[in-house]
Amino acid sequence: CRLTAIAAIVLTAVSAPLHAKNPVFDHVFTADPAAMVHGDTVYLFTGHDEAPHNDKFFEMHDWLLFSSKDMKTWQSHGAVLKATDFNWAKGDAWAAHAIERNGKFYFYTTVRHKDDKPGFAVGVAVADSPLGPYKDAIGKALITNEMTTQTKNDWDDIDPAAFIDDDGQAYLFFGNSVPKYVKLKASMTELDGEIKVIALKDFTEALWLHKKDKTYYLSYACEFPEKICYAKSQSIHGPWQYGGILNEIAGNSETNHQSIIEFKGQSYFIYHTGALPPKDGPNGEEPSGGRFRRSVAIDLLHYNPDGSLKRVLMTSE
Ligand code: FUB
Repeated sequence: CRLTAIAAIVLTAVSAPLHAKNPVFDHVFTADPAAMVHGDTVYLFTGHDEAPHNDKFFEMHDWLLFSSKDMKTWQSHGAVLKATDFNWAKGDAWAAHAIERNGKFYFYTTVRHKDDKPGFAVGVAVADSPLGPYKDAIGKALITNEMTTQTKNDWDDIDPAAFIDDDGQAYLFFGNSVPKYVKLKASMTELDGEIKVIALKDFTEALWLHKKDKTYYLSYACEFPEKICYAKSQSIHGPWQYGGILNEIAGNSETNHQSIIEFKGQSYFIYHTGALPPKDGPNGEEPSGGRFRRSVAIDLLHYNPDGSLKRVLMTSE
Protein backbone atom coordinates (compact mmCIF):
# COMPACT_ATOMS: atom_id res chain seq x y z
CA CYS A 1 0.00 0.00 0.00
CA ARG A 2 0.98 3.65 -0.41
CA LEU A 3 1.83 4.15 3.30
CA THR A 4 4.14 1.10 3.35
CA ALA A 5 5.86 2.39 0.21
CA ILE A 6 6.40 5.83 1.76
CA ALA A 7 7.71 4.25 5.00
CA ALA A 8 10.15 2.12 3.00
CA ILE A 9 11.45 5.16 1.10
CA VAL A 10 11.91 7.14 4.35
CA LEU A 11 13.68 4.19 6.03
CA THR A 12 15.98 3.81 3.03
CA ALA A 13 16.84 7.49 3.08
CA VAL A 14 17.79 7.54 6.76
CA SER A 15 19.60 4.19 7.05
CA ALA A 16 23.09 4.53 8.47
CA PRO A 17 26.01 5.00 6.07
CA LEU A 18 28.78 2.41 5.96
CA HIS A 19 31.70 3.96 7.80
CA ALA A 20 34.47 2.10 6.10
CA LYS A 21 36.66 3.51 3.40
CA ASN A 22 36.59 2.28 -0.19
CA PRO A 23 38.61 0.45 -1.41
CA VAL A 24 38.51 -1.51 1.83
CA PHE A 25 42.04 -2.95 1.87
CA ASP A 26 45.06 -0.95 0.75
CA HIS A 27 47.94 -3.22 1.80
CA VAL A 28 47.19 -5.85 -0.86
CA PHE A 29 45.23 -6.08 -4.12
CA THR A 30 41.96 -8.00 -3.70
CA ALA A 31 39.44 -9.10 -6.35
CA ASP A 32 36.36 -11.27 -6.91
CA PRO A 33 34.91 -10.90 -3.40
CA ALA A 34 32.88 -13.84 -2.09
CA ALA A 35 31.31 -13.04 1.25
CA MET A 36 29.83 -15.69 3.55
CA VAL A 37 27.81 -14.88 6.66
CA HIS A 38 28.32 -17.40 9.46
CA GLY A 39 27.06 -16.65 12.97
CA ASP A 40 27.94 -13.10 13.92
CA THR A 41 30.77 -12.83 11.41
CA VAL A 42 31.21 -12.07 7.73
CA TYR A 43 33.97 -14.10 6.10
CA LEU A 44 35.18 -12.34 2.98
CA PHE A 45 37.17 -14.52 0.59
CA THR A 46 38.94 -12.64 -2.18
CA GLY A 47 41.18 -13.32 -5.12
CA HIS A 48 44.68 -11.86 -4.86
CA ASP A 49 45.99 -9.74 -7.75
CA GLU A 50 49.76 -9.80 -7.97
CA ALA A 51 50.38 -8.51 -11.51
CA PRO A 52 53.14 -5.92 -11.80
CA HIS A 53 52.08 -2.38 -12.69
CA ASN A 54 51.05 -2.11 -16.38
CA ASP A 55 51.08 -5.88 -16.86
CA LYS A 56 48.84 -7.37 -19.55
CA PHE A 57 46.98 -10.10 -17.69
CA PHE A 58 45.96 -11.48 -14.31
CA GLU A 59 48.56 -12.94 -11.99
CA MET A 60 46.66 -14.76 -9.26
CA HIS A 61 48.01 -17.64 -7.19
CA ASP A 62 45.96 -17.85 -4.01
CA TRP A 63 42.80 -16.74 -2.21
CA LEU A 64 42.81 -14.43 0.79
CA LEU A 65 40.41 -14.36 3.72
CA PHE A 66 39.27 -11.44 5.86
CA SER A 67 36.61 -11.39 8.57
CA SER A 68 34.54 -8.75 10.28
CA LYS A 69 31.82 -8.57 12.91
CA ASP A 70 30.67 -5.07 11.92
CA MET A 71 31.63 -4.62 8.22
CA LYS A 72 33.91 -1.77 9.30
CA THR A 73 36.92 -3.33 10.97
CA TRP A 74 38.47 -6.26 9.20
CA GLN A 75 40.87 -8.91 10.34
CA SER A 76 43.18 -10.46 7.78
CA HIS A 77 43.67 -14.25 7.86
CA GLY A 78 46.12 -14.34 4.96
CA ALA A 79 45.99 -16.90 2.14
CA VAL A 80 43.66 -19.82 2.89
CA LEU A 81 44.27 -21.85 -0.26
CA LYS A 82 46.35 -21.66 -3.40
CA ALA A 83 45.50 -22.95 -6.87
CA THR A 84 48.27 -25.55 -6.77
CA ASP A 85 46.81 -27.05 -3.56
CA PHE A 86 44.62 -28.85 -6.12
CA ASN A 87 47.31 -31.20 -7.39
CA TRP A 88 45.56 -31.45 -10.78
CA ALA A 89 45.70 -27.66 -11.26
CA LYS A 90 48.58 -25.49 -12.36
CA GLY A 91 47.52 -21.98 -11.32
CA ASP A 92 45.16 -19.09 -12.00
CA ALA A 93 43.31 -18.71 -8.72
CA TRP A 94 40.35 -16.88 -10.23
CA ALA A 95 36.95 -16.30 -8.65
CA ALA A 96 35.75 -18.58 -5.83
CA HIS A 97 32.83 -18.93 -3.44
CA ALA A 98 32.40 -20.47 0.04
CA ILE A 99 29.26 -21.91 1.60
CA GLU A 100 28.47 -23.84 4.78
CA ARG A 101 26.51 -27.09 4.99
CA ASN A 102 26.13 -29.23 8.12
CA GLY A 103 29.13 -27.68 9.84
CA LYS A 104 31.47 -28.08 6.87
CA PHE A 105 32.67 -25.22 4.68
CA TYR A 106 32.87 -25.83 0.93
CA PHE A 107 35.07 -23.57 -1.16
CA TYR A 108 34.34 -23.69 -4.91
CA THR A 109 37.12 -22.25 -7.04
CA THR A 110 38.19 -21.39 -10.55
CA VAL A 111 41.63 -22.75 -11.46
CA ARG A 112 43.51 -23.66 -14.62
CA HIS A 113 43.80 -27.41 -15.19
CA LYS A 114 47.33 -28.83 -15.53
CA ASP A 115 46.43 -30.30 -18.87
CA ASP A 116 45.93 -27.28 -21.16
CA LYS A 117 43.26 -29.00 -23.20
CA PRO A 118 40.46 -28.67 -20.66
CA GLY A 119 41.46 -25.07 -19.87
CA PHE A 120 39.81 -23.79 -16.73
CA ALA A 121 38.04 -26.00 -14.22
CA VAL A 122 36.01 -25.72 -11.04
CA GLY A 123 37.53 -27.33 -7.95
CA VAL A 124 36.01 -27.82 -4.51
CA ALA A 125 37.88 -27.71 -1.21
CA VAL A 126 36.46 -28.41 2.23
CA ALA A 127 37.24 -27.36 5.81
CA ASP A 128 35.81 -27.82 9.30
CA SER A 129 36.08 -24.10 10.07
CA PRO A 130 35.50 -21.01 7.89
CA LEU A 131 39.15 -20.15 8.55
CA GLY A 132 40.32 -23.50 7.14
CA PRO A 133 42.52 -25.38 6.64
CA TYR A 134 40.89 -26.05 3.24
CA LYS A 135 41.79 -29.28 1.41
CA ASP A 136 40.85 -30.52 -2.06
CA ALA A 137 37.60 -32.42 -1.36
CA ILE A 138 37.61 -34.87 -4.28
CA GLY A 139 41.12 -34.92 -5.76
CA LYS A 140 39.90 -33.94 -9.22
CA ALA A 141 37.97 -31.18 -10.95
CA LEU A 142 34.25 -30.96 -10.18
CA ILE A 143 33.55 -29.29 -13.53
CA THR A 144 35.87 -29.21 -16.54
CA ASN A 145 35.69 -27.15 -19.68
CA GLU A 146 35.01 -30.31 -21.68
CA MET A 147 31.74 -30.78 -19.78
CA THR A 148 30.48 -27.31 -20.57
CA THR A 149 31.94 -25.74 -23.69
CA GLN A 150 29.29 -23.64 -25.36
CA THR A 151 31.68 -21.14 -26.94
CA LYS A 152 35.27 -21.29 -28.15
CA ASN A 153 36.63 -19.93 -24.85
CA ASP A 154 38.58 -22.20 -22.56
CA TRP A 155 37.29 -20.10 -19.65
CA ASP A 156 33.67 -21.10 -20.23
CA ASP A 157 33.42 -22.79 -16.86
CA ILE A 158 34.69 -20.17 -14.40
CA ASP A 159 33.26 -18.22 -11.44
CA PRO A 160 31.32 -20.79 -9.37
CA ALA A 161 28.70 -19.49 -6.93
CA ALA A 162 26.87 -21.96 -4.70
CA PHE A 163 23.41 -21.57 -3.22
CA ILE A 164 21.35 -23.76 -0.88
CA ASP A 165 17.62 -23.21 -1.19
CA ASP A 166 15.14 -23.29 1.69
CA ASP A 167 14.22 -26.91 0.80
CA GLY A 168 17.87 -27.97 1.23
CA GLN A 169 18.61 -28.41 -2.50
CA ALA A 170 22.05 -27.04 -3.38
CA TYR A 171 22.99 -25.52 -6.74
CA LEU A 172 26.16 -24.32 -8.39
CA PHE A 173 25.88 -21.36 -10.77
CA PHE A 174 28.88 -20.63 -12.99
CA GLY A 175 30.09 -19.67 -16.44
CA ASN A 176 31.52 -17.07 -18.76
CA SER A 177 29.71 -16.02 -21.94
CA VAL A 178 27.02 -18.62 -21.33
CA PRO A 179 25.48 -18.67 -17.83
CA LYS A 180 24.86 -22.16 -16.41
CA TYR A 181 23.72 -23.96 -13.30
CA VAL A 182 23.61 -27.47 -11.99
CA LYS A 183 22.16 -29.19 -8.93
CA LEU A 184 24.60 -30.48 -6.31
CA LYS A 185 24.06 -33.64 -4.28
CA ALA A 186 23.82 -33.27 -0.49
CA SER A 187 27.53 -34.19 -0.34
CA MET A 188 28.17 -30.79 -2.03
CA THR A 189 30.98 -32.44 -3.97
CA GLU A 190 29.02 -34.24 -6.70
CA LEU A 191 26.86 -32.87 -9.50
CA ASP A 192 23.27 -34.04 -9.53
CA GLY A 193 21.94 -34.10 -13.09
CA GLU A 194 22.65 -32.08 -16.19
CA ILE A 195 24.25 -28.69 -16.48
CA LYS A 196 21.56 -26.28 -17.70
CA VAL A 197 21.95 -23.03 -19.61
CA ILE A 198 20.26 -19.85 -18.33
CA ALA A 199 18.90 -17.07 -20.55
CA LEU A 200 20.23 -13.69 -19.30
CA LYS A 201 20.57 -10.37 -21.08
CA ASP A 202 24.14 -9.11 -21.77
CA PHE A 203 25.76 -11.79 -19.62
CA THR A 204 29.56 -11.90 -19.29
CA GLU A 205 30.46 -13.73 -16.03
CA ALA A 206 30.39 -13.57 -12.19
CA LEU A 207 26.98 -15.07 -11.37
CA TRP A 208 25.74 -14.63 -7.80
CA LEU A 209 22.39 -15.91 -6.55
CA HIS A 210 20.62 -14.56 -3.49
CA LYS A 211 17.07 -14.82 -2.27
CA LYS A 212 15.06 -12.14 -0.50
CA ASP A 213 11.68 -13.19 0.85
CA LYS A 214 10.44 -15.48 -1.95
CA THR A 215 12.23 -13.78 -4.84
CA TYR A 216 15.44 -15.09 -6.41
CA TYR A 217 17.94 -12.48 -7.61
CA LEU A 218 20.65 -13.46 -10.07
CA SER A 219 23.30 -10.77 -10.37
CA TYR A 220 26.16 -10.95 -12.86
CA ALA A 221 28.84 -9.02 -14.70
CA CYS A 222 27.35 -7.77 -17.98
CA GLU A 223 28.89 -6.37 -21.19
CA PHE A 224 32.60 -5.50 -21.34
CA PRO A 225 34.05 -3.44 -19.72
CA GLU A 226 31.81 -4.92 -17.09
CA LYS A 227 28.90 -3.46 -15.19
CA ILE A 228 26.82 -5.51 -12.77
CA CYS A 229 23.31 -6.32 -13.95
CA TYR A 230 20.64 -8.43 -12.31
CA ALA A 231 17.52 -10.43 -13.05
CA LYS A 232 14.69 -11.64 -10.81
CA SER A 233 12.53 -14.75 -10.76
CA GLN A 234 9.98 -16.46 -8.53
CA SER A 235 11.64 -19.79 -9.38
CA ILE A 236 15.29 -20.75 -9.18
CA HIS A 237 14.80 -22.38 -12.58
CA GLY A 238 13.68 -19.10 -14.16
CA PRO A 239 12.52 -17.57 -16.42
CA TRP A 240 14.66 -14.60 -15.33
CA GLN A 241 13.25 -11.13 -15.74
CA TYR A 242 15.97 -8.55 -16.45
CA GLY A 243 16.10 -5.92 -13.67
CA GLY A 244 18.65 -3.48 -15.08
CA ILE A 245 22.11 -2.25 -14.15
CA LEU A 246 22.97 -2.55 -10.49
CA ASN A 247 26.47 -1.08 -10.54
CA GLU A 248 28.32 0.89 -13.22
CA ILE A 249 31.79 0.16 -14.59
CA ALA A 250 34.05 -0.13 -11.59
CA GLY A 251 36.65 2.60 -11.40
CA ASN A 252 39.73 1.77 -13.33
CA SER A 253 38.94 -1.94 -13.85
CA GLU A 254 37.55 -3.71 -16.92
CA THR A 255 36.03 -6.43 -14.75
CA ASN A 256 33.63 -6.27 -11.87
CA HIS A 257 32.53 -9.10 -9.60
CA GLN A 258 29.98 -8.91 -6.80
CA SER A 259 28.73 -10.55 -3.62
CA ILE A 260 25.39 -9.69 -2.10
CA ILE A 261 24.75 -10.52 1.55
CA GLU A 262 22.40 -9.61 4.33
CA PHE A 263 24.12 -9.17 7.68
CA LYS A 264 22.62 -7.92 10.95
CA GLY A 265 19.57 -6.53 9.13
CA GLN A 266 21.44 -4.64 6.39
CA SER A 267 22.09 -5.65 2.77
CA TYR A 268 25.57 -5.16 1.36
CA PHE A 269 26.93 -5.02 -2.18
CA ILE A 270 30.58 -6.09 -2.27
CA TYR A 271 32.52 -5.71 -5.53
CA HIS A 272 35.90 -4.76 -6.91
CA THR A 273 37.35 -1.72 -8.62
CA GLY A 274 40.75 -0.70 -9.96
CA ALA A 275 40.55 2.44 -7.90
CA LEU A 276 43.27 2.00 -5.31
CA PRO A 277 45.20 5.29 -5.49
CA PRO A 278 49.00 5.47 -5.60
CA LYS A 279 50.65 5.61 -2.20
CA ASP A 280 54.02 6.73 -0.91
CA GLY A 281 56.69 4.07 -1.06
CA PRO A 282 60.31 4.01 0.10
CA ASN A 283 61.42 5.28 -3.34
CA GLY A 284 58.65 7.75 -3.92
CA GLU A 285 55.14 7.07 -5.12
CA GLU A 286 54.15 3.41 -5.64
CA PRO A 287 51.91 2.59 -8.61
CA SER A 288 48.18 2.44 -8.24
CA GLY A 289 45.45 -0.10 -8.88
CA GLY A 290 44.22 -0.99 -12.34
CA ARG A 291 42.56 -3.71 -14.40
CA PHE A 292 44.85 -6.47 -13.06
CA ARG A 293 45.41 -4.79 -9.67
CA ARG A 294 41.92 -4.61 -8.24
CA SER A 295 40.54 -3.80 -4.82
CA VAL A 296 37.41 -4.77 -2.95
CA ALA A 297 34.84 -2.08 -2.17
CA ILE A 298 31.65 -2.32 -0.09
CA ASP A 299 28.48 -0.28 -0.31
CA LEU A 300 24.98 -0.62 1.06
CA LEU A 301 22.33 -2.27 -1.09
CA HIS A 302 18.73 -1.06 -0.99
CA TYR A 303 15.52 -2.59 -2.33
CA ASN A 304 12.69 -0.56 -3.80
CA PRO A 305 9.22 -1.28 -2.41
CA ASP A 306 8.43 -3.31 -5.56
CA GLY A 307 11.40 -5.62 -4.92
CA SER A 308 13.66 -4.12 -7.58
CA LEU A 309 17.20 -3.16 -6.57
CA LYS A 310 18.41 0.42 -6.31
CA ARG A 311 21.55 1.15 -8.32
CA VAL A 312 24.69 1.08 -6.18
CA LEU A 313 27.02 4.05 -6.55
CA MET A 314 30.55 3.67 -5.27
CA THR A 315 31.16 5.75 -2.18
CA SER A 316 34.59 6.64 -0.84
CA GLU A 317 33.59 5.84 2.72
O1 FUB B 1 39.79 -12.51 -11.39
C1 FUB B 1 39.83 -13.22 -12.59
C2 FUB B 1 38.52 -13.13 -13.33
O2 FUB B 1 38.23 -11.74 -13.58
C3 FUB B 1 37.32 -13.62 -12.57
O3 FUB B 1 37.20 -15.02 -12.56
C4 FUB B 1 36.22 -12.90 -13.27
O4 FUB B 1 35.00 -12.90 -12.61
C5 FUB B 1 36.83 -11.51 -13.41
O5 FUB B 1 36.66 -10.76 -12.24
